[in-house]
Amino acid sequence: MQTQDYIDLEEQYGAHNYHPLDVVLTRGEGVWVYDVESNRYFDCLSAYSALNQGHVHPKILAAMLEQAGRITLTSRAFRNDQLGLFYKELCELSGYEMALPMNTGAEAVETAIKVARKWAYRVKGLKRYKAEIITFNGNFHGRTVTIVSFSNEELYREDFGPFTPGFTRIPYGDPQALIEAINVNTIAVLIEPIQGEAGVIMPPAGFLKTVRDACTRYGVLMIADEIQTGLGRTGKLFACQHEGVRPDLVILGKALSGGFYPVSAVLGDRNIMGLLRPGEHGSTFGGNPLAAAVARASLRVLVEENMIQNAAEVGQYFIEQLAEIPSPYVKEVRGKGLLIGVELKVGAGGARRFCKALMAQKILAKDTHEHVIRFAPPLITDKATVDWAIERIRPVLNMG
Ligand code: IF1
Repeated sequence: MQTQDYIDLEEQYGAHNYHPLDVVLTRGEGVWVYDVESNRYFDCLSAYSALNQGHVHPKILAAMLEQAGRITLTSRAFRNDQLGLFYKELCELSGYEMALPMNTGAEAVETAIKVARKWAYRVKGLKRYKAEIITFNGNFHGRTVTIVSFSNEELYREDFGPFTPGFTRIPYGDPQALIEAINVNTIAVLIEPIQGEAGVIMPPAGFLKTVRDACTRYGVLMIADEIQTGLGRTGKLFACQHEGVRPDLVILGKALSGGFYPVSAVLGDRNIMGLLRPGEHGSTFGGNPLAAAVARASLRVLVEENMIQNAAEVGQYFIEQLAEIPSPYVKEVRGKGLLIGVELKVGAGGARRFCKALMAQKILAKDTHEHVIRFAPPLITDKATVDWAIERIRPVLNMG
């Protein structure tokens, strides 16, 4: 079978809820992926930051194989010998007292919403079902009906109502709007420290700190969705740490498994996370021993192999090198660590044609929101690979 045959199969039998670039990948190793015609590409998407540790990291693979040969699923009806160690290591690394494991990012976001609501009714003393959560324009937190209820991207929600009440939305990065939005029913602010899907949008300096201070002052929970920004992506373990901010709840997913398996989690302290009682929340696969073993190895290599520091250094270098490329099309290069957006001018013809041209140059990157090319390679990327990429990005940013 060749490239077109695989594409035809997907088109015929699969729901068309994606519009992928026409490359059919069959193997990955580190920062590189290979298609079915043996072309090699530099992966500058990392599965939307799920592959911070690179493709098929040998130590995560070993942990997965070892665990898969022993026991994969117990359900939470019974205990397993991996989950406790996963909790301990995740809590010690993150500095939170408790964790709750789920599978996908969206499930962890839903979990955080449930925990926050429970806290509001049981601790804050709010009258039942009055709870309101503040979210931001341009947010992306997943695809469930509740989560798309507070999206302002019509494509993600227009045909999918009725929607879940209890959310408001304000401009991202606007401290005045935040203060005005907080009222007696406000229980939480749900924020991405950098908006990935919206096009690598960074709030103005100090905004996360403003959110933290406002939440503290008004007795509101700060919930950070670090699913995309967390686990080293921006050059710190959590992007909120760039401003010295500690949210009340942190949501993780994606790279928590190094791309091997869906693993997500909510982190928080005992006064909030400790409120859940048996039966109130759960998941068949959440916290299973295979997930826990894979996540433990994913966290271990992230730290032991210095990937977070590397993301800071190589990310800064990548941003500098991109910014130095003269181009009639580029409006702005921005980002933190290895979460980088190149915003094109409106007349550039859209980011997708640039991503196609990058693919021809053996670089896989993804357009987001029409005018932004996202570069987010694995955190193990070295400067030599950035140099290699820059030589190929340069002609693309100057094409006719
Ligand atoms: C898709 C985007 C990225 C996320 C944040 C929660 C989730 C995500 C901050 C949900 C997921 C994904 C999912 C994927 C594409 C992707 C994406 F372009 F859509 F926005 F990364 F930028 N919070 N992001 O970024 O996690 O339930 O998917 O595990 O939906 O097509 P999930």
